[in-house]
Amino acid sequence: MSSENSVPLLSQKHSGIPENLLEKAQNAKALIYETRTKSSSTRQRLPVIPQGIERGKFFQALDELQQVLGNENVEINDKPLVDGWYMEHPNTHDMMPILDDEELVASAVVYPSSTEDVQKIVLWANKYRIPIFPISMGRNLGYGGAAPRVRGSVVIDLGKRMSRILDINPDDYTCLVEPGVSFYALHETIQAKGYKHMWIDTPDLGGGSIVGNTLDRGVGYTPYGDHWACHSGLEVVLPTGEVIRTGMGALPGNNTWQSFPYGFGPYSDGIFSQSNFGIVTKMGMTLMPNPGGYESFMYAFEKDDNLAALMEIIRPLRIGNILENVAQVRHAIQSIAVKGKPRTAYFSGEGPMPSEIVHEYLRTTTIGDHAWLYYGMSYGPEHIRKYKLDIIDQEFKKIPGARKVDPATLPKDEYFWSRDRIAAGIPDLVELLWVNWVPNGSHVAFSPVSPIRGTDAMKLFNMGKRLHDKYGIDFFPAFCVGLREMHLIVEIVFDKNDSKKRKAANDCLREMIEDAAKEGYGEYRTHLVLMDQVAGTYNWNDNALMKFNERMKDALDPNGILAPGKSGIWPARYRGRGWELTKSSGNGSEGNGVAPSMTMKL
Ligand code: EUG
Repeated sequence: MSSENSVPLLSQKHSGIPENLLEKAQNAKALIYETRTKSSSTRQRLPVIPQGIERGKFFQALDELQQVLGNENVEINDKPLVDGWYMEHPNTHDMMPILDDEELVASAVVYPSSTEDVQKIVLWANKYRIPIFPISMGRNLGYGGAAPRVRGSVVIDLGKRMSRILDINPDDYTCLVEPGVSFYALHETIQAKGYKHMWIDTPDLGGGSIVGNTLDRGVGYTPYGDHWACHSGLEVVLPTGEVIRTGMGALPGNNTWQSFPYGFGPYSDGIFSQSNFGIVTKMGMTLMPNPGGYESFMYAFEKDDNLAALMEIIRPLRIGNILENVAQVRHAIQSIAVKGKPRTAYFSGEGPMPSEIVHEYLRTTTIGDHAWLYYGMSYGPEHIRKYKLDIIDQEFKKIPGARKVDPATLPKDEYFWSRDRIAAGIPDLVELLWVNWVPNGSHVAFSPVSPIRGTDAMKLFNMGKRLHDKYGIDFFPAFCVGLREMHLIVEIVFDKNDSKKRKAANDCLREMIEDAAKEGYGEYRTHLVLMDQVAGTYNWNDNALMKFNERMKDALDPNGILAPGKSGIWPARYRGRGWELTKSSGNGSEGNGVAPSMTMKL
């Protein structure tokens, strides 16, 4: 798996790399393995049996499932846990664990080939009361990857055999995809068909599933950057085995499933996003028209607290669509880390890298010294772009010391050009480089939502900085600016082979979540290990929202088999038995058993 240089190609594997990114992938892989000291486990393991079923019965149930799906489509997880890397990631556990490696692990992985197969798996899980955990491709890195929340769950790897692009409509600018279609795959296919008039929207790394990323409400960097807002139509297998199509998909013979998201009656799609209420097997997505030209631009700002004035300038320009895309505002140390070298190349001390060293190094770079970089893109033909870029220039330069960096001065391997491709919907792999900041580099994100306002941005920045200093962690904040809010993304990069560093990351995250909530900030998305705590902050009116979610969970999934604990939603059989992971719970991910099965027969 980790053999030097080999990286699976998209032509060989649904999760592979496109040919034109192969060299980049090989280099990225080499860098990761150069700094890896964690030995690949060779520990023979017994499969973890989920609570609530007796061992013999569990293997009998797996035998039965093998009869249904074929032996090769049911894999028992009794092998050593191999972490691999981004392009060769495991589907059995979290390759970037914050807790012990053996906490969030699957007992088995199954590979359906169709919606009907998914139904069969769901009925099987109900029959034996076995927890199942669907993944699209398992690349939700920073948020748990492929791992299930409940130890010993059977992971349903949807993507491996359900990776078809079912439709691309070049007239309506829409597509319909299965869970195993990556951003790379959709982009390649659109290019191969010669559809130059259509763009996709991609996150920083293009290897993820379009369905998975969208359901977790991920972001991209074109004007279509809010993926959930841009989807249209779902096909969903419910936890009791029925299949529904949402929106216009409910009307047989319709031809508007991908162009009108709402259909008639209650809009159900929302309950299948970040939830454990159903398994999405198809999703429609809208595509962006090629704007007929584009131009990336970048501004550098000198001081940390220039952030306050910058946000006040950004807000009206963003709402007014002069700033057209989800931009990133990135902090100094990231400009260094994204070059892919370990932090020891710049600083060999313990604790956070001192700011003087950061700035001393930045002064020697092509871009020059800065506290913040704004990466944005302007779309359309040149005269349209000029109108917008002139306004932006005039506004941004109101900040003392602000300067526009001329792209013509930047070499072609400068990170700027990766942002340029991504903001034009061309998937890339460069963002991976900063995991090499520390050996066995792993990351986990703190992702609060904030108004686009100077006071809020500074409050979150100062809070994050204070807590990173407290726990001795380098601070990597980046703001992704949406239309009326922004997500602050703070990536904690840690050595997963060092239990003290894992603990520091965990403690820092929990304290940031708590402090942010006191000030009225909540996370838009989070890691499996933090879901109970984050869900607990959305507690207005005596936890009314969680009570509502629990009622839906119990109604839709009476046996509590589908992704128990996802987003902090525990089925009745698990509640009150200590399954929650919180600041005071300790770091065991399991509770004390599950209630005997409900009476529900399907
Ligand atoms: C990013 C990362 C995220 C996210 C949004 C944006 C970009 C990082 C890991 O999570 O949720 C540079």
